[in-house]
Amino acid sequence: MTRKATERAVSRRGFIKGSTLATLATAAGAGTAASLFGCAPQSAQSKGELAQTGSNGVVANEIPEEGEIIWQSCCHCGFVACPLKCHVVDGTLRWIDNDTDGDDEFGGVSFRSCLKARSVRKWINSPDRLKYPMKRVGKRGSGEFERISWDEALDIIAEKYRYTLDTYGPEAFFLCATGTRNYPIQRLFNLTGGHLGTINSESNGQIAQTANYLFGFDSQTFDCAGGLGSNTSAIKDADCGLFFGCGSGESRMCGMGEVYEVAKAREAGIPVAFVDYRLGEGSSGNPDEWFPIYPGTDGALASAIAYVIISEEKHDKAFLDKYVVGFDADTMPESAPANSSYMDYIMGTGYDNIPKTPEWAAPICGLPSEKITYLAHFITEHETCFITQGFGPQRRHNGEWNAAAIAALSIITGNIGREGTCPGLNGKGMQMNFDGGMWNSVPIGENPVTKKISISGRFNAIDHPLEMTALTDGIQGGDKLEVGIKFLALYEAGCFGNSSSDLNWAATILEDESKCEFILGCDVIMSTSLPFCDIILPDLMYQERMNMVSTVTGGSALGFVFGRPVQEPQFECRLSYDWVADLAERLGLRDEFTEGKTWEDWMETRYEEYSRPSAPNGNAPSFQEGLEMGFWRDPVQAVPFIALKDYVDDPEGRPRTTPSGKIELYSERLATIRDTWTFHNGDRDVVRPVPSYFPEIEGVADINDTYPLLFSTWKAKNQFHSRYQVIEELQQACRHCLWINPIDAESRGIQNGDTLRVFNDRGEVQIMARVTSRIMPGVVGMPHAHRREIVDGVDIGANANTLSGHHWSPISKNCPSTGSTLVQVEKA
Ligand SMILES: Nc1nc2c(c(=O)[nH]1)N[C@H]1C(S)=C(S)[C@@H](COP(=O)(O)OP(=O)(O)OC[C@H]3O[C@@H](n4cnc5c(=O)[nH]c(N)nc54)[C@H](O)[C@@H]3O)O[C@H]1N2
Ligand SMILES: Nc1nc2c(c(=O)[nH]1)N[C@H]1C(S)=C(S)[C@@H](COP(=O)(O)OP(=O)(O)OC[C@H]3O[C@@H](n4cnc5c(=O)[nH]c(N)nc54)[C@H](O)[C@@H]3O)O[C@H]1N2
Ligand SMILES: [Mo]
Repeated sequence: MTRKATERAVSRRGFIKGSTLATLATAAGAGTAASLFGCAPQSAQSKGELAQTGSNGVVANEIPEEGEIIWQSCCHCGFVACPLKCHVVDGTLRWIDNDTDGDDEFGGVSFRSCLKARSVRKWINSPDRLKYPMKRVGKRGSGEFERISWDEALDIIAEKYRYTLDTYGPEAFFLCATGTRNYPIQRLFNLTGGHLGTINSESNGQIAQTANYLFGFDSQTFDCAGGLGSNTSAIKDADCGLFFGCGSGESRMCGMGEVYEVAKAREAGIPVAFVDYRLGEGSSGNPDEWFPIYPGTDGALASAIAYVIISEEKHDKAFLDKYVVGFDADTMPESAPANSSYMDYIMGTGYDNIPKTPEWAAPICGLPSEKITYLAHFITEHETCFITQGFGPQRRHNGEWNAAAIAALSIITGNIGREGTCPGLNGKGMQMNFDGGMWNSVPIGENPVTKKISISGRFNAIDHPLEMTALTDGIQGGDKLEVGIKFLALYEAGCFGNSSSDLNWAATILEDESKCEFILGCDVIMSTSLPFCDIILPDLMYQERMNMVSTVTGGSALGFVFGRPVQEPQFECRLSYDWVADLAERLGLRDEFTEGKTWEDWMETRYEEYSRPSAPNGNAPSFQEGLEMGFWRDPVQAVPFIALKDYVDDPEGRPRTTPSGKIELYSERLATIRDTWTFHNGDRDVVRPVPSYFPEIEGVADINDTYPLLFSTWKAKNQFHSRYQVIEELQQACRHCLWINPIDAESRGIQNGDTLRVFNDRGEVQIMARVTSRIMPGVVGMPHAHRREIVDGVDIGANANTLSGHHWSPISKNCPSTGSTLVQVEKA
């Protein structure tokens, strides 16, 4: 296919006729009649239903005009994306359907999106959209901006770029982006000498490190494909399932996703147990399945479960001897001192000399000892137990250890590498099955700057960079920082005013213009992070650009979306590849940056070279065929991926990347870290070479009279982090509330619907009460990422990170944003 033909096929103007600005004025309510879950019965998703709820300009019960069908996707739930069937009439997106092909059979391929995705029309046409480039005129954080032209904006950025490069060198450049996707600006950074890199991600930094030390999974590529964890659909071949902190009812709602797969397993009589401080929507809602524990104590619970299993000699000694290092004295590395095996830790013959009995764990985690014993038998009395965890237990100060202690249960029972098993880690439900993720961008090239900081270290690297070293702050690729972050691009990220822990502290660092001298923000709406930017650039929405994604809606189904723009660019919003090319031109690098290619050309190259060959059945269409189809589903039914099967089948031929080539319950690398690093939190940062438990900072061990409640968070089912919050219908369908147990509510005179003050020394939020026994006593919580709005020092928007603590975890140095936070609650 020639370039010309490609251009014809993908030209935006070729698809869309007529003006779309009118859309903004007439955008009407998206339907909320269907369930908030994507797996509503097919009948509830019919066109008739959608029409009744009032699509744009559509009279009730009238079937809307079919229009041109353009496939797009909602690229949002982390690493999964749902395909959207967009109906475009006269250049206006009129309504959104989802994949109506396929059937309701388990394993059948039908991708159903949730209501967020189906509200995309309101998201892309939100009145809150950024419309023009803007320049800050007030002080940082004040939110005072004035409109400027693209030329002026790019001139200012180019000048700051050159100044930073000349004055501080490439290490002073930094990108804040959500996750580890590629962004065009990184390509430019890399052409001008590179930029300070990052390790870990906000999503799973702690568990990624655990996966590396325990199993030899590459912690850098953990985010994308990697093959970590089995497909959740593998549970169909298990005899029972044990889930620790899996928010899949909220975080993997799509129809082919984990909720559906687990529900089907239950229907088939496979019992499933959930360990979480709240009865979330991933479980059936049946309290028999719910094992509430205090947040941050999974390591204690899992250790006690292991104690029962080992005392009853139900562990799989043959598996451990063959595949694992460090379970007991039989497989210890030479460097290890006596009595330092995993079994020594559990049985109380090493380390703290405390046997990790159910009676020891019960007061720590809050689950009665008989229930702990029950869970141990639940695993051992079934031949195969599918053990997994979401990202909640690890996004904490002691997160690496919670994650490891849970995974150890799969290891000691040999529930690894065979049908129906998962090595205790968040599985491919969260991962792309092929293609290495939602790349949707240009190749960024090599970064000549080798130094990397933890993603949560960005404010430290602005505030006190010269104090940051490899042994104190986990810097990789160098011993210490030579310069702080001076030129920061905030691209599709909310870490200043939304997602990082302790936002009031972060604001004090960002407000100081002598620290980070230039901050560029690129977003689609005026987020709460943008007020700290010096220049703001309005981006196109995903659905307004060629949006090529490998789509796995949370389960084991496979497909690609060859997304084409559903409407013309609005106002002065621009494709970021194009403005970065204009910036490159100002730096004399346009040709090097573009290599003569358009964004669409890069999509094609990348697809043909990387994505297409990665399709497991070798049957993916060509790019041009794909563009015509819009959405390609793999008709070959997916066999559930089983993590570590290759290793278990062939341990010598397929060794792990750990130093021993085996699974390491005792890690010499961790022992070295323990002996050589200096830890910020003194004794509170515990590193042991074996999976174990230690109390997190601001966790259950620190409860006090002033701040007696554990505060923890999860993902809102009606938002993707802060995205989609602007859609009023979604807010009404799922109100932002603080969950509080009736016992804690009663003692404070709190009733459902009351306005509450939730506070600690870091900040205060105001939020409505939801009194519910679906959260355990002593714990309160709410979804994160609600829009922060400070009035008289109080966050009346109630963003969780106004309260959360910035206690880095010992290994990954990641934020524990999900929890590790104590608060008090009062009626306002
Ligand atoms: N609707 C929606 N879906 C999303 C997202 C979104 O914002 N909205 N975000 C996406 C992204 S980027 C990610 S990373 C994934 C994350 O998806 P998940 O892995 O599901 O992560 P979380 O919701 O953060 O946490 C999962 C569960 O852990 C529980 N939990 C928290 N702390 C603990 C603990 O110490 N112990 C135990 N046992 N449980 C605990 C929480 O109550 C929650 O139910 O979701 C993705 N999907
Ligand atoms: N307390 C607490 N904090 C958490 C978590 C938690 O569970 N609890 N979870 C953590 C996790 S897992 C994550 S991944 C982070 C996510 O945290 P954030 O990075 O804050 O996530 P988003 O709200 O998705 O923000 C990304 C920004 O991208 C913008 N955006 C959307 N679409 C586009 C686009 O097409 N182009 C551009 N340029 N911008 C766009 C949005 O408007 C938004 O301002 O939060 C972390 N923080
Ligand atoms: Mo995430």
